[in-house]
Amino acid sequence: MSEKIIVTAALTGAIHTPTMSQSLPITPDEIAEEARRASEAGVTVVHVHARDPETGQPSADSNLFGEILSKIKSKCDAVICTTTGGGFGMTVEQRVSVVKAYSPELASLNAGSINFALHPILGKIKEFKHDWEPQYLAMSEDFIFPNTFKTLREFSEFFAAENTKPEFEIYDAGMLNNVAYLIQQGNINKPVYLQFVLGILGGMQATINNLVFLVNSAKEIIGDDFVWSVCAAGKDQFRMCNAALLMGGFARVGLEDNLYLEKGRMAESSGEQVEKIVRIGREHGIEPATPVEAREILKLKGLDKVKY
Ligand code: KMH
Ligand code: ZN
Repeated sequence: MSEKIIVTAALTGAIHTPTMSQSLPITPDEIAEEARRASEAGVTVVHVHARDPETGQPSADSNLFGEILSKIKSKCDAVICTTTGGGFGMTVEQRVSVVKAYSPELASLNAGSINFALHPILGKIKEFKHDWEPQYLAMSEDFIFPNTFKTLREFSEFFAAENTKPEFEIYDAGMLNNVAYLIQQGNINKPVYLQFVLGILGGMQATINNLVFLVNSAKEIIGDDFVWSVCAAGKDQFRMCNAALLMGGFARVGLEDNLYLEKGRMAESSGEQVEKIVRIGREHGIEPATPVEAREILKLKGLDKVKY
């Protein structure tokens, strides 16, 4: 059981749309303020996406990312993990552009293609604030999240060129083979960092059996030189983070993945969710790692090496 865990808060993402929660941060200022609140609560890493400030639509706009990154950097010392997953329908070039432009210490690298469906949410919402929301959710029924071996090779080359650490997003067991292949091809420094993403419609269910299987499978396929975290969607978020704490893993919370603090109570911020998982960890004698400690654990290049 690790005494120190990396606690990640995924602040806004590209899954939830503005109508689903008024607490979802949209503008660079709102996202930066959420990072500060999460940092106050003890967060180690903030995972960030960009959104159109007017409509809340997921955006790959480089200037928006620049604003978000510099505002967060000015407000708190959390490590920033930028997405290269982006939003549905973005090209791979758009998605990886943030790594090339800003050379973050850490960025997500989605380790394989999956069906990534959000359309069942449609039936639960009567009226949307913006026209794009129902269209975005409906298109996901026929959407394959593309991460081909060419994409994986190119992304790992771009990451290596910037000395950006990949946080491999693992939605399914087969993606562990993909990571092992990338390690074999070079470009991936140890420790490998795995984020097990569970409970997405199109990926593996968020069960403890699946998490144990994935960790054991990673040990067989990648060896011992990896660290891992769990990111579970919706109602499974805290149950799976609890399991991770007891298994020596790290935990990811945040409104990107779950809009609730507990059953029937929506979260007002990702910071609230950070407070909750930090409180639970402390019950087990586990403390959140500081950003400085996270840089040692993940062997990150340091904030002085980023371009924002
Ligand atoms: N939204 C999560 C399910 C990424 O941004 O690259 C996975 C994620 C991937 O955060
Ligand atoms: Zn994300």
